[in-house]
Amino acid sequence: MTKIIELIGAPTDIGASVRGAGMGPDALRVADIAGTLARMGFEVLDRGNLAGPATPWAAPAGGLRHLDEAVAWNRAVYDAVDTALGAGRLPLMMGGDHSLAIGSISAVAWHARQRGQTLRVLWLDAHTDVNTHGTSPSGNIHGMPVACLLGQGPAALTGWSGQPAALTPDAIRFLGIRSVDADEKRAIQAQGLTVFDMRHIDEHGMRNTLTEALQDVDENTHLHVSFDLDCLDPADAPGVGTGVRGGPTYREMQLCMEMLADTGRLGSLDVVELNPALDVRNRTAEVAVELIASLLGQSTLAR
Ligand SMILES: [Mn+2]
Repeated sequence: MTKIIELIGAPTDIGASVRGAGMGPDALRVADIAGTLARMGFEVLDRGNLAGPATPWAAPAGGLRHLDEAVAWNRAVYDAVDTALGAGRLPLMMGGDHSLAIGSISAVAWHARQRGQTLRVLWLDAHTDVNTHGTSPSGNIHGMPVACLLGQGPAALTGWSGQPAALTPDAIRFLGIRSVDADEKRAIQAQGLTVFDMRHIDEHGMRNTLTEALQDVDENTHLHVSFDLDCLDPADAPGVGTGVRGGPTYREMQLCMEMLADTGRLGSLDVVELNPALDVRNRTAEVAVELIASLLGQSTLAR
């Protein structure tokens, strides 16, 4: 695994439904993300925060809210993640809302293809984020990143990886899902997306679910984790804009992260949708930092 971790702050709520996710990067810094990872033996480079347009908080146009601004933010994220990967570092993109995964994963997909690696994305989320500008009830782009990465978004947000689609449907696994719009259900079935929803986790347990989700990860896989903090149960992570009860517990998510770490294939990470305006004494940021540490290999005992 890469030993240098590059922290990339993307302080914006450009694609979100409520304000506040733009404060996410600094809340993670206050929770000592850099010191925590440094104490684990990583070299940590904090690049500070990217710059981009303010959120106009305007109505949607053509089914999309803040498209031009979302393009600008994603372009900045793409460039930063591209630079980090090109330098052989592990980019840790600190959102910001989940629309920023368009830029992040597009850059990852380009690099994986150049290296001849198989890209596998683990999408940890309460939602599948597979709406399009044709189906989204709100026009908020944080509900559309997966569709854009599958090549089904607006022209301005697709094709960034050098191909029409950054991801093929079999390159992504969803985990923790419990809120899916009717049109999203149709899209999931039409494209054959693999969704480990909460019922699957309830019936099979987190351990078996992760084993299934990771069964074809091999030494040639680039594993990207896109961690929306609303994946967690809101009892453990209240600081999110679109919380849905009934998510994985803190312990279940710890096991998930440790099993992802065990693959040794983690190459890049998004941590998004942290909303300090809705948090309680920065608890969600602290939980996020603990889970990120586990994902990067921290465990209670040497194993
Ligand atoms: Mn999401």
